[in-house]
Amino acid sequence: MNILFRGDPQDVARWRALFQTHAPDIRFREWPDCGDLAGIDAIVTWTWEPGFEQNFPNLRAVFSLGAGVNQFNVEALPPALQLVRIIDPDLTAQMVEYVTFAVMALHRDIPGYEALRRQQSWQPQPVKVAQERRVGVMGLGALGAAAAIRLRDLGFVCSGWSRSPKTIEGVRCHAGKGDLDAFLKDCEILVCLLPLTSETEGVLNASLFARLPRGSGLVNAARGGHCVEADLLAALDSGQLSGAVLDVVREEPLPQSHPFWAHPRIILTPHVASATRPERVVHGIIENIRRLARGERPVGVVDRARRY
Ligand code: NDP
Ligand code: OXD
Repeated sequence: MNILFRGDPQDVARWRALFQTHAPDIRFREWPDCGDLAGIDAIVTWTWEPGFEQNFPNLRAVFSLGAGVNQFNVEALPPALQLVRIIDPDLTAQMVEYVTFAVMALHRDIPGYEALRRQQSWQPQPVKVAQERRVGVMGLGALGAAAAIRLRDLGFVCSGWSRSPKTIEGVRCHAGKGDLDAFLKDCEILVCLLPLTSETEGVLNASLFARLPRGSGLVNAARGGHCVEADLLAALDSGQLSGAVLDVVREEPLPQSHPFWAHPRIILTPHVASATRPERVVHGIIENIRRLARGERPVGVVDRARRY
């Protein structure tokens, strides 16, 4: 197999060394000095500009360096080309940790205490324990289901929402648009782990916030495009939402003038909830390349109709 790696120039040497160590049989080529383009079977990349695939007449698969694939123009890719995303225990473990931190921060109203601290004000508020807190996870896929299970195990009253029906012991599962209201009314803390598609773009908007219990918290660890940022600010300022933990925003890095930087009720992190760590994910990517070589289906092939 000939694979082309196209990524951050700072990372190329690291990936090259990993492939040389763990898969010396796979020929690792680097963009742009990659030789005969017709010889490339697969590309490993975070993203590319539309039409890039047309340079490679025998290309069979694209391995995304992320779990999400909205950075590709999925609709425009040739139907026979397999787009494969990362599903990896390391990514899942990191996301579960992040969601735990974020839910705990909102559960114990850390944004509220931080605002009070800035005013040097010592004001204890009534405490709730996890068993008294209802948390809902939007998206029950590789990351969302694992997060919901951890939240359940921590004692939260946990529910989830997905496109198709799911069964997760101890998690009340809702599915489809028709069940969204029933899901939202029970979310004192809402966690978004949906993929970004035309159906989920802007889903975190004023209408959705209005259907949450007053004073709910929001965690967005999925994509900035899920959130209508002006609606989030309005919901925080009106008290409909009491706080938000955001790992993702529409424009990354966040512009210096953006109101999220200084908002007292927002905890912000720079898209670090779950990072693709080459040393950890390389094994799954190599195994997927081997599957492709054997004529088997790689793990994590994106369903082109659903776009995730
Ligand atoms: P999956 O594809 O495994 O899961 C997606 C879930 O969302 C599924 O349960 C799916 O339902 C549900 N879903 C999709 N569309 C809809 C819809 N229209 N209505 C209701 N439910 C829907 O994705 P992952 O769990 O692996 O990842 C989720 C996202 O997390 C990624 O797409 C990425 O954007 C983001 N991410 C963020 C990172 C960060 O560092 N901030 C790191 C990694 C990922 P069903 O099960 O029925 O198909
Ligand atoms: C991903 C991400 O999708 O890092 O993997 O956001």
